[in-house]
Amino acid sequence: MNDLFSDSIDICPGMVLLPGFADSRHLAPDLDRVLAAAPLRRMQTMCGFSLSVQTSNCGLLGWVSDRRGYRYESTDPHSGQPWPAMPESFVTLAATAAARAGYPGFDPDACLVNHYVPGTQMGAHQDRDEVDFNAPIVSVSLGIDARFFVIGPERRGTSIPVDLADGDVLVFGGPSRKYYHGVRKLKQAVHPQFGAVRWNLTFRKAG
Ligand code: MD3
Ligand code: FE
Repeated sequence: MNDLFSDSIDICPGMVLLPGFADSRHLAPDLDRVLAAAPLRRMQTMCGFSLSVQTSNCGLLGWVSDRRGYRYESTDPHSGQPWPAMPESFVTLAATAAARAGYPGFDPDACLVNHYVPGTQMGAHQDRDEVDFNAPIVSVSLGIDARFFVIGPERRGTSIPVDLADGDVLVFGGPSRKYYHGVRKLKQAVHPQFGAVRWNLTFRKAG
């Protein structure tokens, strides 16, 4: 927890924002170690398009996407090796954030690393490749700001905007776990530590 941490904000049922809960300077060396073992790559959709966001994973399971579809795998398809272990600093952060948001006992087995540069975005989607929908999802934002949006159980409808800054943690449990959500196109910006980059760490109970 860093010095800026103030309190928790309820955004919608089950969805809690913990502004400044994460300390990016504490997490950055561990993120570097994960990416040295499992470098960023662009996942392919089933139609053969590349996603603009680059990704990697750590933990027992990693999210992969290719012509065969979306799923979790225990090995990195690039190396054939298991994904790098989830650093202790990541596990502790995810579990304490979940507990602070009202979800004690969160034990993630997957951490998806998303890498955004200005101009990239993530269209509205649901996260439904996981086995256990009772567990929350914990999302940690590092680097430049992004505007996240959440819609609801249907793809269509009005969205609620949430601006996410370095160190912000969002916890999605209860009904919000199945809500459609995405990230608006990132504006040009520079973060003192990470440069013109936004990182998002998404912790899940996938298997
Ligand atoms: C709401 N990532 O990786 S994190 C994703 O900033 C993803 O990289 C975005 O959506 C990012 O799937 C948003 C926030 C997030 C993650 C999972 C959710 C929001 C969610 C699952 C259910 C509802
Ligand atoms: Fe998502």
